[in-house]
Amino acid sequence: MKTILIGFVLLTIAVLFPSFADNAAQTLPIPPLLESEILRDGTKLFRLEADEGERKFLNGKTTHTLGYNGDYLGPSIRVNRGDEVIIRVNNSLREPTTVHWHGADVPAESDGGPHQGIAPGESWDAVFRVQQQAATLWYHPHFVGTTGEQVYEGLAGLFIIEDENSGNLNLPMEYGVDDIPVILQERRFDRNGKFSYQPSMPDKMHGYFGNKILVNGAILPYKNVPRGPVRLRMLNGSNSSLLRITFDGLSKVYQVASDGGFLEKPVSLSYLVLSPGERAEVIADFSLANGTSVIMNAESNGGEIYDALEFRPVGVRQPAWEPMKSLVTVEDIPESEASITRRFAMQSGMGARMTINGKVMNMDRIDERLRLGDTEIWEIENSDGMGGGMMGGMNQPHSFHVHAVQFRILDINGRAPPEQLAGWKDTVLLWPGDRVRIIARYNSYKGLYMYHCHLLEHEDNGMMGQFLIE
Ligand SMILES: [Cu+2]
Repeated sequence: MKTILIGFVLLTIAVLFPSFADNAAQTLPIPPLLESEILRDGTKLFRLEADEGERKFLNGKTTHTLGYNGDYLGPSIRVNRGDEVIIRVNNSLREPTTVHWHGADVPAESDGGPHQGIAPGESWDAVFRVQQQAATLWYHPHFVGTTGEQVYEGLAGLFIIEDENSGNLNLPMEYGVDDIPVILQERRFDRNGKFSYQPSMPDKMHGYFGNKILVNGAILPYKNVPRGPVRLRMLNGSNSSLLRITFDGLSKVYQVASDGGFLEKPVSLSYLVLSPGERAEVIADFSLANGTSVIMNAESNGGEIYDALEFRPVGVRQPAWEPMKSLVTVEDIPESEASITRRFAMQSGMGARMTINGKVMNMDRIDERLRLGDTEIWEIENSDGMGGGMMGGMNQPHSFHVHAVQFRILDINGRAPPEQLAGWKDTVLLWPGDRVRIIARYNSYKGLYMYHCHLLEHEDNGMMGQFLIE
């Protein structure tokens, strides 16, 4: 009776004060780990189904969504280095889609790029051997022209690789307890709680900014955490928003991994900047938290500053976390090994015509031809600096992503990258006018892969090219 009464009172408050209901904290949703079926030869078979759904994010209002194996986002796929995997994707949408394994070293026909479209009602198998080091990767659609909309509506998930080293580092690794996925997505909700995707011309040029930030699909959720070191696997899954992340109540966190794996050693940071598609694994040491909670704040370059996620440390205070001296050896690729330097200029044009080297994406055109086994330097320029781009293209950041490889950043505007960008990367932020040189070995598979801006409105409007490894 008492419970019913309290429930009634809360419901009344929620109805009378919708903002209260909005703020009534929910716990952080943790995407489930996807179970696999072990085939006779030891191959792990995972199943994903892309389907439509609906969800109440805001004020109890229902909005249309997309999800893998659920209404919004997808399960986390966790594999070990050396695993042979098949990921069977069933498309239950009413439109074609693909699933791309962002950051993964996989054969071109399993990459899930625009050429691997899955028709409605059809299924597709990605087949590959996990041959790269421990890392937090992710998966999302990559169909030409509709990537932005499909990701926006909810199609994304984490792809986590573990290896011998990651298992022995004494880092927190209890999934959902002290090893926590944190998928950040800025979204634009209307008064009716809907977040339909209808980019205007300025949205196409600058990105689809929002007015709320979702963390694993929830608005300002909270998470009880041990009063000690906690590992956060952070992904900026926003369409186009750059996020600057701080921790109110912690003066620093330690970044331990970038896109493609561990950094050489933990890097102490007071804030992080993640452009769309980038990941960072950080250790937040809640033994250092003084108050009852730590708020993760996220500032979008769209102008909003959000309280994104509340951590509530519980239990016995553990001793302060001692960062280890070494996480992994990150082997340098000498510049002298490179056979060629290619140049890529990213530029916005009239009518949201988004270009690389003056060209918009064409599925029938191969932009660059590489030889299998070659090491290459790519010099990327954001030509939308002051006086660079046309119209609103000026002062436009971009985020350059290369399929098939993990690269190292040689320099940014002639200077060595900061420590947190000195490890393996697959996506790099370019502020207006920036010039970044990256180096990579294209030594895994022959085939056709993509490079593109990971601001999805830019990608969908042409800022993408194709390279063929022969
Ligand atoms: Cu861009």
